[in-house]
Amino acid sequence: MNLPSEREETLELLVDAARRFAREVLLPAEEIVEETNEIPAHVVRGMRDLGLFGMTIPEKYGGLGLSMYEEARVVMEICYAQPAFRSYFGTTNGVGTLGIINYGSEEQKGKYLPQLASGEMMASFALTEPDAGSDAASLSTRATREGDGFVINGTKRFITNAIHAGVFTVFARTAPRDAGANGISAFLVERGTQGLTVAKPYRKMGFAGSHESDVIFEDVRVPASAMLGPEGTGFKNAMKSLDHARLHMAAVATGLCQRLLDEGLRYATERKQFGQAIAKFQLIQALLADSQADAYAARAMVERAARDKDAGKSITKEAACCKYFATEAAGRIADRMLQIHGGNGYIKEYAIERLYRDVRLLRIYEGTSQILQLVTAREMLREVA
Ligand code: COS
Repeated sequence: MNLPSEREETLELLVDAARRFAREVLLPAEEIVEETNEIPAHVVRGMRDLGLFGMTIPEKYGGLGLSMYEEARVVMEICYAQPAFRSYFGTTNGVGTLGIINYGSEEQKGKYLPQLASGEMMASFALTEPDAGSDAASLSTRATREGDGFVINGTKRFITNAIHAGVFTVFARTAPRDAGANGISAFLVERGTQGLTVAKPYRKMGFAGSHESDVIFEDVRVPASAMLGPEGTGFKNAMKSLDHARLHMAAVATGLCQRLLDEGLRYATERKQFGQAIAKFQLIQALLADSQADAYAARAMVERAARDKDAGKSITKEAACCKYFATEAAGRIADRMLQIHGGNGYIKEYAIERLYRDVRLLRIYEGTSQILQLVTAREMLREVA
């Protein structure tokens, strides 16, 4: 028998702590978040204490330095609770920070990563624009060289955690439009820089507690040292971060699959009709069994792709497949579990009503299902070309 390594034992302790945090702290706070649209301070403190803000940040900079597999395991536990909790720390250890880890200079890493890892500072990823969503490379925010720095002008849309962020990774054109994706560069822009405005968050269908706003750049001056990575590498930086984030998001969906299943299973065993628990009826069992198969497949895919990433393999196709499958699976399960609840699933007294609205977003953000199908097919065709 193989004995677990010290690292595996530490992971299991962390996964166990994340499971307890989700069930003992996050679940009881769900209703409060729904009512107030804010993540309570005691929850944020708990996230900091668990090190969630710095999960992906190397230990050298104060983070936990988790591998992709380890990160996925922790995220699946946290996302047993509604997904907005994860959003609160998700940009800081995800898209808002991955670019700094992958492309940052030693000076940039030293300046930002320790504060981000501790949760003292939060980060946001500013890629999407009003007219550049799925077609991210068509963005029109511009960074014009002036003196020894750049002047940024443009508007970014749906920027998660913009109202909390201390630093934004901003993608802007530094070359004429005909340079396409290779004319885009990334910049680190700090909150409080003159000309940077964060608008009031959008009102949404679900995901209470997670805030998405427009961020407007009007003649925002940054020094040349704010550029992240070499000029013209911004788009690749964004795509590399998104590969990671899509796998992370598949883990989010996988955690939710389990929660949704448990909500449906509990209801089906408690609710009695025709003189017995509805779980005894085979048509209800079919809904449960199809959902279990979906949840099991999602978990297996995510764990496998995460191991592949840790082994140094390119996971562009795998991350797209995983996010596509796991988020669609969560959508299917949410629909079936709501159906099991009948009329009770449509009223706010039951968690399934809220979770159903929350999971709808997963198929849209960080790459719509259709973009993920496109990425998957493109990679397949590239492999046989
Ligand atoms: N990793 C590294 N580099 C990548 C990459 C990846 N995963 N994907 C693309 N690139 C590189 C390409 O190799 C290409 O570089 P070269 O010109 O040097 O070969 C460059 O980036 C442009 O790539 P491509 O031509 O594929 O860009 P397209 O505009 O055709 O399409 C898609 C890119 C559609 C995949 C991209 O725009 C996308 O992912 N859109 C969705 C955006 C999104 O998820 N938004 C969510 C909100 S952000 S949280």
